[in-house]
Amino acid sequence: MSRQRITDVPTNLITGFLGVGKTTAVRALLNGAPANERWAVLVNEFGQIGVDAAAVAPEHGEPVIRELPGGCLCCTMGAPLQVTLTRLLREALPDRLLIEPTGVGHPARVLDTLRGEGLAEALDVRATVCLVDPRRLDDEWVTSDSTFQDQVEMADVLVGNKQDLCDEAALQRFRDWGATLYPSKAVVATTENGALDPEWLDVQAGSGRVARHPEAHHDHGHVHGHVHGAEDTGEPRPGLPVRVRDQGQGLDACGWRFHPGDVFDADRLAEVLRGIHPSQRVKGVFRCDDGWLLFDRAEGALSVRLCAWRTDSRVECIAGAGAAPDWEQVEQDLLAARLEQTSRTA
Ligand SMILES: Nc1nc2c(ncn2[C@@H]2O[C@H](COP(=O)(O)OP(=O)(O)OP(=O)(O)O)[C@@H](O)[C@H]2O)c(=O)[nH]1
Ligand SMILES: [Mg+2]
Repeated sequence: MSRQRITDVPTNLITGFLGVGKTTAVRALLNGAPANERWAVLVNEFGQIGVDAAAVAPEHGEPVIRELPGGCLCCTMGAPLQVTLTRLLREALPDRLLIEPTGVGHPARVLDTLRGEGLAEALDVRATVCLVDPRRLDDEWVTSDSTFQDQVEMADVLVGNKQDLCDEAALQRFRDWGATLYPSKAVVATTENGALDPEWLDVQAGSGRVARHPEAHHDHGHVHGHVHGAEDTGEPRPGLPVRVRDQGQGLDACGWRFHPGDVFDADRLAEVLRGIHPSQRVKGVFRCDDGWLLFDRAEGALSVRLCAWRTDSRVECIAGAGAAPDWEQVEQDLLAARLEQTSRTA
């Protein structure tokens, strides 16, 4: 049997800082994808417990979605990324490929891999789209971050997202800042809920974009550790989730996978997730009394919506290193939000 040669699949990287709206943008693109095209998505998360594959699934259509959890693409570079992508391309034979690296991912090295020998023929790398929250341009923690700087540097299309939360002054400052960048961006625009113009995807990738911090992440290996939970099988048991901690790049992340039989009280759970402090990011999918729900918290605001995920409840929290919550307490609070627990105490 001859294997179909895969060539020139239009490919885009959708980058941006933690919680800026990358998954929202990819989902919106998938929802608007031409009905006769098959799109594939690779999402990569900082932590081991992947949530974005559940979050990115669109309302209709059947894109092929793969996840590469556990560190950023740029750190798990080369082999794993190339192997995962090669397999994804063979299985999906996609008309387009979208890649969402983690919010702390360094895009230059990912682009190098996409353009490298193993994938150069298969992929036609087009515009890299970087989302920025205009309100955070005066947040030193964000702007001084080498990853943020290189996400901006490597972008062909620069989009200020969350404009509904910005005042006009912040939006104007974003546009002015975008216009001063060199080499200039093909597009500088603002939007909300990640609504990208599909035409931006086909903007030609600029060849003159060079990372300012190509060395970033070299010395920041992740420390992974299974804390507990059914060590024998690595699978969760009822009331005994698998907990995995990841540390690196100035972050401390903790994630849990629960047994499918653990069902949660949505209101109680929302309260627990809102109360996890200090933390940069909280997102999870849970089997609740009224269906499978996606909980997503960035900057304090918690959004909740139904999702198509039906596998297991899972959650990922990311905090700054040295400023993480008591993870054991978080686990106890999550377990206490299960249905039988809340009915027992009611
Ligand atoms: N108000 C508002 N909320 C938004 C907008 N875009 C995204 N969000 C919300 O911001 C949160 C984070 O969005 P995601 O799309 O998951 O962000 P992300 O960049 O993929 O996050 P990470 O993958 O964790 O880095 C979610 O609760 C979204 O609903 C927007 O334009 N306005
Ligand atoms: Mg995401």
